[in-house]
Amino acid sequence: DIKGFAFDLDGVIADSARLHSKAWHQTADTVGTTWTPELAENLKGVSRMDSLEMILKAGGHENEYTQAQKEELATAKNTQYLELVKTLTPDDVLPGMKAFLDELKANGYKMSVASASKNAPTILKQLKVMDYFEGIVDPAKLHAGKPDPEIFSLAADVLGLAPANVAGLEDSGAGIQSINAAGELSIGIGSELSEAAVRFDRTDEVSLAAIKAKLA
Ligand code: B16
Ligand code: MG
Repeated sequence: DIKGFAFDLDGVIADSARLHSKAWHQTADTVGTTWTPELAENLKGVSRMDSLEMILKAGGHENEYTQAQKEELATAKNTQYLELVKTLTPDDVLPGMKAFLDELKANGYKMSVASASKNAPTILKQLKVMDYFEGIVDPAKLHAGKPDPEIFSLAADVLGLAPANVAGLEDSGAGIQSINAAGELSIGIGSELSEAAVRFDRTDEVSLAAIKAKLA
């Protein structure tokens, strides 16, 4: 049975995707790639450098920049993103998630964070939800990002639990694949997450009772 929960951050706990999009949109303008909703969607859960590569490729600019220039572009994006992150408050926790964290804590479940974001600690502090978590997987130490199972396997290690006793929450397809490959129970939030064992349309639908009902 489930004894712990591993949370994705962007799209599950925080509405930070719109801030990533705002900052990446500027990068796209800089390199001459047309910004589209599809591009924005495809960047969810993808690491910073891989996101930049996708933006360059979308406009056919992948061979126009040296590695050093790419790093400059990624750093500029992150500087702008962190300016936007400063505006986050506890009100920016996605609907229902604070209540779900309280419910899990009250019922003795352990929680960890499995986010591709190197800024996760900053965001969790800004949202004032840091104290709920036993730990955060450091994405800088990963050999492979989502959909590789590594990040969600490490999120179970942080909890001191076997993967079979852990449920992972994700809003991206790559994240759901990572959870499934780690041997954990996948809970998808959003549409088009057909590989999720349990799926909700919105964050405010997630509760222990609702998860149990869907598994029954
Ligand atoms: P950073 P998640 C992901 O967070 C975002 O969805 C993705 O858009 C972002 O590029 C990635 O983190 C890396 O973020 O630039 O802050 O290190 O969904 O895995 O919580
Ligand atoms: Mg996400």
